[in-house]
Amino acid sequence: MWCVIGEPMGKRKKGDGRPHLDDRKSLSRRRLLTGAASAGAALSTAALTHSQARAAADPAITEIQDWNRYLGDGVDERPYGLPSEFEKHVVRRDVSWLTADPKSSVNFTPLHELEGIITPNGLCFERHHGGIAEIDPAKHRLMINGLVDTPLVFTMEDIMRFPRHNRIYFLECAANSGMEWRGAQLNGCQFTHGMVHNVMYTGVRLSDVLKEAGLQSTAKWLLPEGADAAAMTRSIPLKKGLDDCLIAFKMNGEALRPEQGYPLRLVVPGWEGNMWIKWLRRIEVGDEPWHQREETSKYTDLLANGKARRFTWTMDVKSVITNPSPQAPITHGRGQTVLTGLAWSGYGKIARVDVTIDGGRNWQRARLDGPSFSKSVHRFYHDFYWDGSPLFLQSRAIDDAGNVQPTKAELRTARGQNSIYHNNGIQTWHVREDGSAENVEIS
Ligand SMILES: Nc1nc2c(c(=O)[nH]1)N[C@H]1C(S)=C(S)[C@@H](COP(=O)(O)O)O[C@H]1N2
Ligand SMILES: [Mo]
Repeated sequence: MWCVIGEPMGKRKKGDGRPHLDDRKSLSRRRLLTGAASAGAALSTAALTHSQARAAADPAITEIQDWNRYLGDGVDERPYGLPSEFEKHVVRRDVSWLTADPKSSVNFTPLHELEGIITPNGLCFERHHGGIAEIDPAKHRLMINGLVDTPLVFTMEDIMRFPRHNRIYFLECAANSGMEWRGAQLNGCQFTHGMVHNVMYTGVRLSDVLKEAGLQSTAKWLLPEGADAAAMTRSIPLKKGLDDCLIAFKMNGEALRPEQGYPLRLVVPGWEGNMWIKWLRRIEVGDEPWHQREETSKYTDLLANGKARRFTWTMDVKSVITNPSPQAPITHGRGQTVLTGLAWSGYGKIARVDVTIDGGRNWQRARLDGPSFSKSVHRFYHDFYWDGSPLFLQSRAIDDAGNVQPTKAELRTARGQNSIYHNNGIQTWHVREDGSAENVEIS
């Protein structure tokens, strides 16, 4: 921060060697002339804009605050830490009209309040069909049966003795953005895109556990089953199970949360969330899928011609701008502005994200920042000077397999209007002159 106490920036004389308010004009003019802002120019503009906001005498600096005056809580007060009370608004939210009952429903990750690539455990969206199972791990078992040489039952302790692996993956519900198929619906990326989370799992390889039981030569499919009241099951091709699936017991270093399947969940990297069975208690090995026994209609994409896309397991390349967005308007007025968002693909890493602030007339390459892992979310930024005029913000992700995120019009041409699942279309936020933002579609 350039601001010096008792010497607000605006009053400083020009030519004292430090950035001056008047420099802002020449900076932005220079930027216009060269057509591109260097990182340095963008940074100085940011500092100047911030200082301008603090030019008036500020009681936050001149007055002693309570937290500076009194002793705080001791180390015996917070055995399990919680966020600051000033962050109370940062919570998962549900949409009451979406489902008949909250026990078979979904809530959404507050993407617009988060940074980096890791979702904090308490903010990971929840999707369950029979409420949260509260399982005593001492009484939890994992059974492997079906086309195996030796059916086995594992305790938690047994599972912990397999070699462990740490991997960061996104989980996205196939229904994420599903309400947006027919047009802009929900006002906030939490609701349009919040059925995704990204954590580091610690677990053991599913292949190691299956090998212990011994796979028979006819084995082709897996039927993992949950111990919740819904006893949810999904058919998964054995090939995927042997490729990169994990049986996880930790997320972000600590035990899975009950909401996320404590004490065991299946991790199916890059594939739709419904296959990631929580409260995992049994895996049956078979030679054909059990789809007939499942509610396949729920996970089928109905096309305009009445036909359906089925078994669309991999989650397509997708991105969303999280800030600015309807729940995160621009409140600082015109000036240097941080645009950020998330991109992910079930096919691999994100190679590139393009961003437009004028509804697609000009696209610029966003800056990817933070660690980049296959089948994990990636964080992107586009730092720009907002002149106060209305904006139409969009992001377009491209993965390292060459898949390009489609526009919503392209998606509808390919798949019609009847789908719910696998909507990876480009999202538009309209930012008004007052900085507020809304969910819109432009053609
Ligand atoms: N046992 C069980 N596993 C389940 C479900 C469930 O209802 N029961 N829901 C599935 C669906 S549809 C999704 S999208 C993910 C959601 O995982 P999350 O609650 O960790 O976000 O879990 C999947 N695994
Ligand atoms: Mo889901």
